[in-house]
Amino acid sequence: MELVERLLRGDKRAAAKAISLLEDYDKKAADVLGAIYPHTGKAHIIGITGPTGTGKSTLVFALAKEFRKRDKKVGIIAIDPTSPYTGGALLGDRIRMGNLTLDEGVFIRSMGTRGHAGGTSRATADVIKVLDAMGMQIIFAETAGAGQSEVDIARIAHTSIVVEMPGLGDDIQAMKAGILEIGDIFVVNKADLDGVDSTLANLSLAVEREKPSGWKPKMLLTVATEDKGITDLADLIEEHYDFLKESGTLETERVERAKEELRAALSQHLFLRVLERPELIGEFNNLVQMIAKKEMDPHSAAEKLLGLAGIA
Ligand SMILES: Nc1nc2c(ncn2[C@@H]2O[C@H](COP(=O)(O)OP(=O)(O)OP(=O)(O)O)[C@@H](O)[C@H]2O)c(=O)[nH]1
Ligand SMILES: [Mg+2]
Repeated sequence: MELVERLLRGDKRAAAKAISLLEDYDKKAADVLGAIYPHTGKAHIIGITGPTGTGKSTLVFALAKEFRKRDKKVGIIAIDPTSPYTGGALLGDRIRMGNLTLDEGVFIRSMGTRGHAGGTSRATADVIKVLDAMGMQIIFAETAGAGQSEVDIARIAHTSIVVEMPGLGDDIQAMKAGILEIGDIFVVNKADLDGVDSTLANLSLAVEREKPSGWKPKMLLTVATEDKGITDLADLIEEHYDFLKESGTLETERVERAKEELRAALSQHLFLRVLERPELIGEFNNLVQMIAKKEMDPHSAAEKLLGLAGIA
């Protein structure tokens, strides 16, 4: 496939085209994913999460410039951004992106995941595979807000960075249960503003707890707009990746991810097998009604559909 060949050589247009196929549920998308699969798994994937406006995009662009200096190719994905990087990008983001878009070693993409059949994690994982296969060595995935997508990204990412800023005390409390558990690195950005100490104090609980891998989460101050703390943060990102490699966690997680990928693919294929039969779509809708009326439970209904599809 010519598209895949160009993609594997790092052609940005081919990558953009492949991502469009994925987003349009084009039949060719599965072939592209299949063809690039053996060429994935080389990139260091970094999830960037945290409340809106803490400076995640500014940080990502600053980090991208730093990793370019370290001769790494950098991919950037914004997931469900309030303002997409491309197309309708806010003037501010465009200024922050600067010359990065012209750099051959940088690929930036915004993606919406609402309405994606397999949900955020699948859509994001597929786009990340494209960036990985095209040779991006460091891939940043930014998600805004505090919801399910953060947790999904953390499962895909090797390194999870949670970005906070001074003056968000209550938000941090509210987020503790979810996001604070996933962070490998906690960044207090906008350290030029007042209230840094109380933010650090709020986060201190999160960094006391060792991760199951044995990694102790780290905390760092940055001023992304002035490139302060960026080299330290880049060092920490590399340190975490080295830790994952040396402790064997990277390999264990690779197998864990493969298992999840197969599980997801299996349920999707079973689903499609059922829905590709027109007569079963009617049955599917009947069963939905029955489940809603508590006349049948979802598991029995699933068994029934699999039986009708000749699978069970
Ligand atoms: N004072 C100060 N302002 C900053 C700093 N970093 C970013 N900002 C500003 O904060 C605003 C938000 O920055 P973004 O990078 O867009 O924040 P974000 O977290 O990506 O925002 P969303 O994607 O909307 O969640 C911008 O006006 C930035 O210029 C910083 O270190 N100090
Ligand atoms: Mg942003």
